[in-house]
Order: sequence, then C-alpha cells, then structure tokens
Amino acid sequence: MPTHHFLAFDLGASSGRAILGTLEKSNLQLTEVHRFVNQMQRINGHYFWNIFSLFQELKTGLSKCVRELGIQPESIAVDTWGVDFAHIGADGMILSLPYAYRDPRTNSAMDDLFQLVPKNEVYRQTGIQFMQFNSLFQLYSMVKSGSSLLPVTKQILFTPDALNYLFSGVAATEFTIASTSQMLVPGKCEWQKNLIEAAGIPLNILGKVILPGQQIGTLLPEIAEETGSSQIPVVAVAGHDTASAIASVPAEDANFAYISSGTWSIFGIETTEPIISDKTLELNFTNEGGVEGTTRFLKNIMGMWLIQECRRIWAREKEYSWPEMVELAKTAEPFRFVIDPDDNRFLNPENMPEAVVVFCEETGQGKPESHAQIIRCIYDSLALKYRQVLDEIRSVTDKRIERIHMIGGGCNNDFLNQLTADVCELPVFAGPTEATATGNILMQAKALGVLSSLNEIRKIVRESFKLKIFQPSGDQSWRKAYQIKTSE
Ligand code: ADP
Ligand code: LRH
Repeated sequence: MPTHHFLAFDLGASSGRAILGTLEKSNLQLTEVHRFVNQMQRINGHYFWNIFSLFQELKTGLSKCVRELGIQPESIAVDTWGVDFAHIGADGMILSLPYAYRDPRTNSAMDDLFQLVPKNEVYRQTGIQFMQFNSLFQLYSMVKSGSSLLPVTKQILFTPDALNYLFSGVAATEFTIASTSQMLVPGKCEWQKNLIEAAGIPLNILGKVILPGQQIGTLLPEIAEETGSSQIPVVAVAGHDTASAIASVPAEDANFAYISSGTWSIFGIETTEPIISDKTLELNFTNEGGVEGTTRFLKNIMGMWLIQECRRIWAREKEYSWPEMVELAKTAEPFRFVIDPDDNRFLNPENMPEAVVVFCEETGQGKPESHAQIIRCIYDSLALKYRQVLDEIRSVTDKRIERIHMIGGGCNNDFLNQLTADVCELPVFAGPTEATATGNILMQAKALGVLSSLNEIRKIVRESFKLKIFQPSGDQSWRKAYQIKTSE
C-alpha cells in the first residue's frame, strides 16, 4: 500500500486546526500543521462566527502543508461544531457573519414554536434533544422576528458545508451535520417538511442531503493558486465534529459508551436505529446521524465550556494552563460543591465563576471561595452528570456497556478520566486526543477508496494510537453527592 496524505480541517468552538494524516498500511500518523484560536465575536449585542477569517486560517493550513512540509494532500475535508449555518444569497455570496449558537436570540424560541407544534410532536418527528439553539429554533426565531436576512437567503449551509462551498464552489448539505438541525426525519436524508412548513421556514432554502464519505468537488483554481496546492478533491466527511470523533472510537466490539470531551461533553452510545419514545423525550436524548447508517444516541453536556469560561475570566488576573487548573482542583475537598452543568444559566453567562458561586449559594451549599473549589466543583459535577446519563441510557436500552471511550482534547485530563472511571464504575479508555481530525482523515481515505468500512477505520485507530486505561478505584465518596443530586 502506498503512503497516503489527507488534510483535515477540524473546527471546534474554542480552537481550529489543520491536521495532516499520513496513512501507511494500517498506521496513521498525525501532524498538526496549523492551530488557531476560535471565538465568538460580539457585535451590536449579538454573537457571531467570523467565517471569513476561519476560512483564511484553513487556507493558511493548506498552504503550510504544501509549502512548508512539502506535502500535497490527496484531498481536504472540513468538520465543525453543530447547528450553526451561513446564509447564501442569489449571487452565491455568504450574506452575513453566521450567528453563533450561544446568541440569546433563541431564548424563547422553543416555547414559541411549541405553540404551533407541540413539543412531543417535534420530538416524535425529529428525535433530537431539545436545545434552544438547534437550527430549527434559530430559523424560527428569524421567522418570528421578521429577519431581513431570511427573505434574501437562497440557501442555508451548515458551517462545514459553507466552508466546503468556499473551497469548492459546490453547495452540498451533508447528513450528519444536517441531523443536528432538528429538521430531519430521524436517521434519513430527508427534511421533515410538515414541521419546517409549520414553523414558517421556507423549504427551498434547504438543499438535498448527501451521505458522508463522498467527493463533492475540487479545490477552486484561485485557491489552488493561493495555497500552492493542486486542484485536489474536496470531500464531505462526517461534517459534524462529534460524528467524525465517534467514527474514530477505537472500539473492538459494540459494548461501549463514549464521551467526546471538548467544549461540550458528549455522552452516548452507537445504535443501529434511532430510539424515540416518551421516556427518551422525558430524558431529552438525541438521535443524531452517524456514519454508515449508525445513530448517535447521546446527550450534549455543557462540558469544558465551564472550565474554558472560568479560565477566560480569571485571565484578567492570572493566566492558568489546563494542567494548572487540574492541579488546583486536586487540592480542593471532593464533592463539597455540586452544580447542574446543564443549567441554562451556564450557557453564556457574563462571568462563569460568579454563576457557579451563585448556583451553589442558591442551592444552600454555601459559597465556594477559591479557584480550586470552583474548578473541583465543575469536574465533580461533570463526573456526576456522566453517571446520571449512563444510568439514563441503561434505563432506555439493554445495550451492554463495559467501558467508556473518552476522546477529544479533554481526554488529556487524567484527573477527570480517573474521576469518571470511579463515578461511572467502568474502565475509561482515553484517546485519541485528536479523535475528530482522525475520523475526518479516515473518512477521506474511505471516500477516495483507500479504506472500505467503519470497522477498518476503527482498526487503524486502535493500531495507531496508544490508549491510557483508567480502572475504577472503588472509591465511593461520590455516592452521597449523587444521591442528593438525583433526588432533587
Ligand atoms: P473543541 O474542539 O470542542 O474546541 P478540544 O477537543 O480541543 O475542544 O478540547 C479542549 C478542552 O480540552 C479544553 O477546554 C480543556 O478543558 C481540555 N484540555 C486540553 N488539554 C488538557 C490538559 N492537558 N489537561 C486538562 N484539560 C485539557
Ligand atoms: C460539539 C458540538 C455538539 C453540539 C454543539 C453545538 O462541538 O458539535 O455536538 O452540536 O457543538
């Protein structure tokens, strides 16, 4: 087998990167070619993504790969966070900076829409976890407020699709990212027409949905010239970052749960069919689309966003590294303070540490005084939430779960890995860190005919990355906090 090179563009809410994958037989090596900070832009009281500067960063990544490393990748592909989208006008131009999902414009959008279509009906038709920022609610909030953008929109493109479009000139809508919109028929490449029409969203702005793992076009000539690249294929991989990450879970069998740990902690299992029932509605589980016909049955948990925001606020006085924050947490009393990380107040507060303190005070726990106590509270609360979601999954499926695969940037946190193993009472297999880019790269290899299946992808991940295993220690100190939390 010759050596193959693929370039993945992986955009998370906190950072973006261009990662080169070099595949030789069944060994994959990753080279980080370019990394940059991503953050929402606050403009006129609203939050946006600067898609044009993100596109520029991706072109820099390609140019570095070709000019500095001297490697011409065989293809490129983009994955990003879910739900957000760009508006394309009649002349083919992106019409405005895309709104970021934490923008408050959707604060009342769910309740407003439920006046038209009852909540249980929306869930039955889509099987998606209710989050106020799902594309359905973003679009409905635009309909309701009489947005000037919507009437001049010819098509919307979700963020990875929009970036693929800027690279190739081809507007394609990929299935896994479209499935996060809450506008698809569960498990199908089909828009839920009645729901979309009931919400007053013009159906004609939604394109044909295609499956991941296919070439959608080639690099536009002017971008090839700018970056020094040839006119290589632009591939639709699993455009939703979580779907790409899960494709790279290094599991040998089906008896696993995963936590994709980054800005969000995404806890779930892989299933062959969507699971949609009154119970999954009550528990608010999602059924997002995966690769090769799989369903991602999971819950989005607020995740490292809480840590990221504490770090941002404290940076005014003191800049912490991630490992420094972990070390601090170790010095604080375990399970002294517990929050619900998914409380809406943590979605986009002005001051995260303050929001944590207020939650603790309001719930009669007293006041965490130190940074160490606040960080510890967040990690403890996340671990307890993981246990709660695990128990909930067990209550709606009979799937055997023998271990948890922890993947993504957050799996560098050995302390939280051990805490998760202890609280969930399951072994935690940590790695790969760059799971999303790995899934992106190996799906490119599949699209180009180098690999043939998800099983083969996972085998390569197993053979290429060393995993760290954390066994449950038997420590039960979490139990009291869990009982209080789940009986609230
Ligand atoms: P996303 O792609 O969602 O933006 P990543 O997958 O890059 O996020 O994960 C970033 C998060 O991982 C950081 O917010 C941080 O909390 C955590 N993290 C990364 N490295 C470490 C580390 N060495 N120790 C502890 N936490 C870490
Ligand atoms: C994680 C993620 C998650 C949600 C959120 C908006 O990056 O994609 O799965 O969709 O962002």
